[in-house]
Amino acid sequence: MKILLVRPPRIKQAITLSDFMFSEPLGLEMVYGILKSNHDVEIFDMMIEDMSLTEKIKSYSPGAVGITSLCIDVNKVIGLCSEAKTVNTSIITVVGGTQAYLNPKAFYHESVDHIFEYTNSSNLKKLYDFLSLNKSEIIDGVRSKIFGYKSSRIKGRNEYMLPDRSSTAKYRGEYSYFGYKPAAIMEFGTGCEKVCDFCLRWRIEGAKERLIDPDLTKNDLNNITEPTIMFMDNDFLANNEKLEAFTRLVKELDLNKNYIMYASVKGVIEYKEYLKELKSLGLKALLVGYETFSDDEMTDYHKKSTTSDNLEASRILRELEIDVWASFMAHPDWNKNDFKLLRNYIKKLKPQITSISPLTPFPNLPMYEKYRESLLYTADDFEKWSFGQVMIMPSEISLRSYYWELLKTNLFVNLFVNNNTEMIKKFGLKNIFRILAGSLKAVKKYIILMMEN
Ligand code: B12
Repeated sequence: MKILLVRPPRIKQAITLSDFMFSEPLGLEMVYGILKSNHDVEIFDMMIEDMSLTEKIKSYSPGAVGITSLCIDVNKVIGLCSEAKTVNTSIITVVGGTQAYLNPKAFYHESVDHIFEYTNSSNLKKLYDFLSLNKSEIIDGVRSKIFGYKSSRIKGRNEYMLPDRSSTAKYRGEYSYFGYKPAAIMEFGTGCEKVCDFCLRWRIEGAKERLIDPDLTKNDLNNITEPTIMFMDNDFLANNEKLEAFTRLVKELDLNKNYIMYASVKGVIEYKEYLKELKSLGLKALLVGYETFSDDEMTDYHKKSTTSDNLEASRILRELEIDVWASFMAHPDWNKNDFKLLRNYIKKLKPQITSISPLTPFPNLPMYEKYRESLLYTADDFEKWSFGQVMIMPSEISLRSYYWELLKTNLFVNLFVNNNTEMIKKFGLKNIFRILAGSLKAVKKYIILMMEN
């Protein structure tokens, strides 16, 4: 069977970080890796392509179209399924991805034939082989329209499979992480035991840290040709075993690459010695969630670190000359003075890059119930759940003032805290212009939102 795997285009009206962080569609590369032996498969990345899905279907003539999804993509994905059916009513439409896992019901629609609530090599092979043979049966992890989207009731999680990176060969020069372009993305260990209250990631991967099969990892590392690898692990500095395994493997394979990783503040403090070694092996930057200047909020978020731990971690990383790409969350109870306290706190932490997003109580989190009454949008206003837009009505200042404070703080960090000369030296003017253009887009969207409220 001919299968077209699609990543939907960016949602223009949503505030996204895609101009700074733009990685390959890893999930689709995994699906491709499994299906290629029995089918003719192609990936169509609409975040890059100019061609419409209709044109692509007319030239490739697939029997099935499989689309990946994130929270903000729901309407777009349903629209693409309808478009595929309009071109040819016999095309089978399949939806998978993070949003299909977190909220499969969002895709119950006449144009969607199958939804992969979770994906593994077995249910993938089964569904597509059945489609080729015109057979149907309820498959674990798959909700099919002909069975009223009923599930087999067997629970599961997405399996980390070997991605076929050659499937995105023609797009790979475009994938980047901040100033690092081209960059690949992979995972070394899944799950997170920190279970912070605002975070979706342990909900997706589970609250237990687990290393991915070392043979798969080795194989994958050998296939990556990009000079930079972004590790999407929730906390790369989770434990000794993981750090030992990684440093051993990098030496064994004699890799000579740049690494970017997510790390917890606790991990930075506890594994300072390993950080020295990681730095010597190629670690360039850590994405660290400092979150807030307030210890009460840290406790409220069930964060396992304090605001003084943040300061200690920042000292360690400065000493080791490892860049910090810090993230913060604006609490709905902040007033003007709180935003000022945040700006002063960021000045002390001196991260190389800073992002501030409004606290987003995603529907699958306990926080959703806590803030339900003060939500500005409903759970199915999908395009709003971008983690960039204010979702909870501010309690202390007007929404317009809140957006103004967010804008002011973002401009302040970009212009006065981030060391732009150092960044130009590191990444070159072209990359800095790309990042600045992305920031301006976000600023423009904040100005529009401010005027609207
Ligand atoms: C890499 C990444 C990105 C990449 C690209 C991801 C992509 N899929 O295209 C980039 C940088 C572009 C990105 C952007 C955004 N992201 Co992001 N991202 C991630 C990250 C770090 C890893 C995702 C990943 O690759 N996972 C590994 C792959 C293998 O998993 P997977 O895609 O689910 O695939 C599996 C199955 O779902 C299945 N599958 C996937 N697709 C399909 C399709 C078919 C047909 C089938 C059968 C199966 C299938 O196959 C895989 C088997 O294991 C996650 C955090 C995390 N750990 O999950 C956040 C995350 C997914 N992102 C998130 C968000 C919010 C965003 C943004 C909205 C942020 C923003 N404001 O800019 C944007 C939206 C982009 C847009 N549409 O414009 C949220 C998602 C929340 C949600 N409910 O969907 C997450 C969970 C982070 C968070 N805040 O908690 N992101």
